[in-house]
Amino acid sequence: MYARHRRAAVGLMTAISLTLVAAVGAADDPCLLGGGAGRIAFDTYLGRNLEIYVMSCDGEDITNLTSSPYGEVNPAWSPDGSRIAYERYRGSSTEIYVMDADGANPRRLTSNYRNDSSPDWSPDGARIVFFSDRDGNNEVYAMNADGTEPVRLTDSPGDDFYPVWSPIGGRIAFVSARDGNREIYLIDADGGNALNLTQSEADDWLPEWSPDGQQIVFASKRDGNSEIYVMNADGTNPQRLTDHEAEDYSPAWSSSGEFIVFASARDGGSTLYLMRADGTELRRLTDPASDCYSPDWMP
Ligand SMILES: [Ca+2]
Ligand SMILES: [Ca+2]
Ligand SMILES: [Ca+2]
Ligand SMILES: [Ca+2]
Repeated sequence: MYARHRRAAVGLMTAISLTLVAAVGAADDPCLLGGGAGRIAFDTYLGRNLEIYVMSCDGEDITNLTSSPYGEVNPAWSPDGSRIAYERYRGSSTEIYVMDADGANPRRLTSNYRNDSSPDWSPDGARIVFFSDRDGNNEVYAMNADGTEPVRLTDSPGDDFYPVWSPIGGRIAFVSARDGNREIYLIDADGGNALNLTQSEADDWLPEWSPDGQQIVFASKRDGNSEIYVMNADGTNPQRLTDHEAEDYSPAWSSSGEFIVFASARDGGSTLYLMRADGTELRRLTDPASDCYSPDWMP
């Protein structure tokens, strides 16, 4: 949905041949340093429709977890790495699902003919935050990890979407267009104390927390086209990490905090890249012939 999949890919569905461009020395191997067994979940058009895959963070060992006639997108690892929450297209709307980390046992958590999108987990794995237009326009909701007890956390006339739960608890970051353009906000887990972290005239969105909860990485068009930025969790000290005329978006941290994986249109489609958390040592992970989106690093 939205920009994560705006380049609905067509074109050659090549065989799975994702390649690592930069040579990586053993001491520098992100699979050794990045944590979470170096596994990255993402979604891609390698087959007839969008499916969720996992790969090693060197771009190898690619496995399809969903193999369904539906489109599945926006994977989010549970904090203990045992499950993946995601979103499935059902006709013209979407639902939130959870499956085991090997793709087994998919369970549907929402059931309505509106969109339920972009799930993320509370740090104890008990709750899932997501956004939905079930009450009119997009709002942020949370529910138990089995789908029960959904609660609406926002109530604004603008879009409120892409929520992500702080790994140290308490606060939820999300994107809101309530003030005209997209900004990143924080709210408490009960929806209170909304705080705008960005005050740029351009769109700021797609936030993800650092594993220690001290920083937020996000995408912004404040310098002309979409780039990846990092800021402190209180909104101070924003730093740009990418500098490329193409769109860069959907950043996510490695579980060790050392790396950031993101998607970029710099090869024409949507390709996943890896860089250090300071923006250095950029390397391409996936084949530009296969559009890939929404990376999430296993905890
Ligand atoms: Ca739905
Ligand atoms: Ca709203
Ligand atoms: Ca803005
Ligand atoms: Ca860019």
